Amino acid sequence: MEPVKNERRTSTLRKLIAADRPCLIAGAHDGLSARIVEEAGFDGIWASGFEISAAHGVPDANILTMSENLDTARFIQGASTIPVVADCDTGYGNAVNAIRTVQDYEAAGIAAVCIEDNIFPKRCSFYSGVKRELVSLEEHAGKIRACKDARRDEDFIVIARTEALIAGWGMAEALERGMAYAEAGADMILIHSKSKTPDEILEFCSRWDSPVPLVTVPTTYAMVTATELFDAGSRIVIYANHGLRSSIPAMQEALGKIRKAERANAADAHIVPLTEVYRLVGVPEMKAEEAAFMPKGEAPTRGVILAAGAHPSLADLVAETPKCLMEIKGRTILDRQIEALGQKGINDVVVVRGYLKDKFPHDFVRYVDNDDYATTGELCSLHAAKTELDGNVLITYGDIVFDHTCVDRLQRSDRDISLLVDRSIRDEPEGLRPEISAPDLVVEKDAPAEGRRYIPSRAPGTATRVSGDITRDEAHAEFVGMLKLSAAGTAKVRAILDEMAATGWEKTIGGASAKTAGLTHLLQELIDRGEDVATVETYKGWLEIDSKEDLKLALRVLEP
Ligand code: SPV
Ligand code: MG
Repeated sequence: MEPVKNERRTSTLRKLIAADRPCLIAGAHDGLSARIVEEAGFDGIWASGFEISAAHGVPDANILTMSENLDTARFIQGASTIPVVADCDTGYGNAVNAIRTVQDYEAAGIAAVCIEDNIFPKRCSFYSGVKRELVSLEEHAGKIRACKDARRDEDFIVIARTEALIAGWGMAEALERGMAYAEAGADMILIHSKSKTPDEILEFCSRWDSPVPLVTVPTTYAMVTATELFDAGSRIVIYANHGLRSSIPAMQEALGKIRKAERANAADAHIVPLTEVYRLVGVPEMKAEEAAFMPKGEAPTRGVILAAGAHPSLADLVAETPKCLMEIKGRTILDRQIEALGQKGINDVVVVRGYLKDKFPHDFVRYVDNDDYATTGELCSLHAAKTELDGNVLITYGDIVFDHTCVDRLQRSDRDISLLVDRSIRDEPEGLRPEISAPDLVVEKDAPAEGRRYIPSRAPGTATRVSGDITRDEAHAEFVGMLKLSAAGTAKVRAILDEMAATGWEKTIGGASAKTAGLTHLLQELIDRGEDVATVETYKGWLEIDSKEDLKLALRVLEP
């Protein structure tokens, strides 16, 4: 049954128990487990005393106070939209205590409370070897009358529970108590059993001679189906503690593995990515709220890291790893990039994967895939991330290490398309780095100042050419492999990518085939189309890891 928007959950529960199928309810012990119960498709949530106690590391024996249980029920209620049935044990005392319990739970929006005829403090129905006593039938009937009297909403449900079968007091006593509680006004009767088979419960149901509907909890007689119980007369079936019990082996397994390996990723196969936690707890909704209700401030910048390609020049060193996951002094290039971006407030980072994509760790960043990485270039990778190309975007190659000042310089540019360029190449004698056959170089509209003393300019220049074919003599700077786009700049880049995709990547762009074109071709295309492409300068402050020499240099200059 689909919940009706804005319907009180008490009314929803009333409808559910009047339906021609069992109302299926599962236990939860906090907001997260409540979300998971709801997502699993249950009709309602059982705020289980057993689960809540266990989640607090204490026995289910009224160790927790009413207010502690109520606080938890509020989290369960807040995290869900389906009716919550609260296990209120004995009502936390006598009839007078139970009145306050009903008032407080009803005020919290809870749809039903369940009050059992154990003495206070209760003992979990399944603990063996503990003294088991029930209050008198009269006392519990009085408590149920008190609960009914205390409720305000006519649809609020009071479930009276008898533990007569659990305590071994027999079927006749169970039936007599059930009847007495029904006569006292209980909306439903929960008949509990710890029998290993459903026989006892089915017998109770068959002898139950009252229009007041029944509730069952098939924990020990777990083989019975909800339909069988429904057909016998149980309108609510509660799976009381299975969520909690399933989480225990999962945690034991994952933590055991990490402890043994002393390495967090030893548990990767057993855990969800952080993003799944974000989803379950409503981070996307929180972001939407921030956007809707908080001062706008500066629009955030998203990072896009192009890391799809294979890397023949380092093949023997990184055969089993995508290049950006290569560790240099204990940290991967990707880690270093994410850190530098984060230091300048770029926390929303998307990595375009391709080659060995399954090797990427699954936390901290989001991924999109270019599965055609072997036959396509950076433009196709960028197009794979097209839904991420929205607003301010900083794009970087996946094989460069940079510090946050590089990010900062780009962030300060107020031009729509800005690339980071390094002037130091002008001071580097030709041939000093013969391993770099064709660095991507940049020619600018105005030649930069010459001279031995130098302070990088804050005012961006304007690029007229960006290419691997520019000679050292012509070049004014080297393209670092990072560029920043304003929202307008991003839209221009997207338009070109969409155009290339629409023509099947058959076109030529910036002098190269669109299919294999790289960032430099895109930049040249933008220039050729008359767009303003700004150069933001740095003087060193970054490394490219493209050869063994680069790696040696990185090992020398990078800090762990
Ligand atoms: C609970 O979940 O706390 C219950 C059901 O009361 S049972 O544990 O089966 O008694
Ligand atoms: Mg309980």
